[in-house]
Amino acid sequence: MTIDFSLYLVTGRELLPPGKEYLESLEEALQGGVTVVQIREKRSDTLEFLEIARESKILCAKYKVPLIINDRIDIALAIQADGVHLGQTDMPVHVAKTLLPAGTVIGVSCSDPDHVKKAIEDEVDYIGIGAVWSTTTKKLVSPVVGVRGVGSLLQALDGTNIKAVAIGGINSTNALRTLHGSVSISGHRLDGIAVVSDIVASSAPRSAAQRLRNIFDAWVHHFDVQSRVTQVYDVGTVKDGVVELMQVIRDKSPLIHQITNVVVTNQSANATLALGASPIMATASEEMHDLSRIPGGLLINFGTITNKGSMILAGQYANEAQKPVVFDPVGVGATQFRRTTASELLNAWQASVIKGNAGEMASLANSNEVQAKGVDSVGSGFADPASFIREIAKKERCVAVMTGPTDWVSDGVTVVKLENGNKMLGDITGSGCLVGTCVATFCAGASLIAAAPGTSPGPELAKLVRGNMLIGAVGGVLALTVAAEFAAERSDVHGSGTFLPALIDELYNLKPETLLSRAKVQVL
Ligand code: 3NM
Ligand code: MG
Repeated sequence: MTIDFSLYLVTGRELLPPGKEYLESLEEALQGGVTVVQIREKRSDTLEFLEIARESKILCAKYKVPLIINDRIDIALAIQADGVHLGQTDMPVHVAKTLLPAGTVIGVSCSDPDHVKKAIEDEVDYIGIGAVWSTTTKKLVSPVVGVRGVGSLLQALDGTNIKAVAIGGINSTNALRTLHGSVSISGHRLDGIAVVSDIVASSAPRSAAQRLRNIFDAWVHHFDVQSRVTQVYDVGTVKDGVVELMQVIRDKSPLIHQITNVVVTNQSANATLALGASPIMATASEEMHDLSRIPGGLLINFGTITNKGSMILAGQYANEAQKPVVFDPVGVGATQFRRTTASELLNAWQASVIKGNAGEMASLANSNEVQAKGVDSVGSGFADPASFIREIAKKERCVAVMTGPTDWVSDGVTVVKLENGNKMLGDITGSGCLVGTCVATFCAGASLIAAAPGTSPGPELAKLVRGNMLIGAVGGVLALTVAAEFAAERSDVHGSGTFLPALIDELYNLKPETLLSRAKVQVL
């Protein structure tokens, strides 16, 4: 049989809220749009499991929803379940197949590439990838896979008919992030999301299920239909877009919330003001939620990592509010701590733009082609930067920006090559951080002119960010690099000390015409 895996409920009677009966909860969940149910009874005797399975089967049949039994082949046989779900230490698939009637759906839990390889050899029907987030519902025996880890496991299923769901800690707050971030480079997406506590522990399981189902359906529609219509750019549309954003920023003065490092906080705030936007350099976790409600953008620069908790919260709230999240992983290759933190942050939220120099981007991509020293990259960069930047954008599911003598921007399809700037940018501290600030500011502008949520139907709600982040990223890079050219040419600039204030001046005075007169843009 074919199963719709969109919303896969795994039961957990021990999580029922006080006063909620199991069957009542299950029926409400079915009414809310659960598409498949797995009965998971870890603590009951055989007789009790059998009774629960029988009663559940009657209910599921009423809603024409297939029923899967966790672990116990005998129970599945006894009630003629539609399928079984097997963990890595349960009955081996090839043995289960000899016992079960042909056509019984078989699913396996997978948390690493070897599990997936074995599941493919065993010709299972589906896999449950987990835990994607940490969870207290099940005692985990392997490390959390993380949203970014799901994609490579999914990619191994390319060319097979095996379906896949993610499980572990999924709820209505992180479901969209989970779905978006788990798509593989090859474009393989999840077939569904599996949850226990978000539905079972709810006193309103019908609405809990409905929320998840709506998110899944809207996202799939967006992914399968909308995102296939790829936008085609040329130099004219890119430049026009940037000019429009310059004006929007000055007219609407979006709030640019920046959690950044102590070295550059002041100059970043001044650059934001110079562009016409409004900076706030807030770092206390208690204020992250309030700030996410104000239109604008978020910059997370981890040049000094002292506010990791706030960085996680701010990004998650920004995703919920569909606001741009620009991530500047300063010096990520320099220490193990930075690498671990970058991975933790990128799993916690979906970056809209990741911006780094060649060394930083190489480190994020686990490439040894470019080495990093401290926060600077050394050497000449990638042999094929255009392909590299396109791949990392695809892998991270966002726009990627790689700065250097030539700057590269990609959304995973289009690559924009930018060749403005001046070598004096290398003589002051934090010029890369200023690019991050300018990108966050332009992306905030882009989100302000995008359709507001609620004004357009479903698919708009299936996005983690509103607005054209490619144009935002290009705009931010161009503003800073063109301003740097004008600053370096000034007769009152005598060295790096006078260059920095001149750079802020030139950002302040930058006009669409002057930007266009200098902008060296190529669309590849
Ligand atoms: N299997 P919740 S995690 C049943 O990683 C189960 O294979 C997992 O519960 C795996 O949605 C999990 O409440 C529990 O986090 C999921
Ligand atoms: Mg098991």
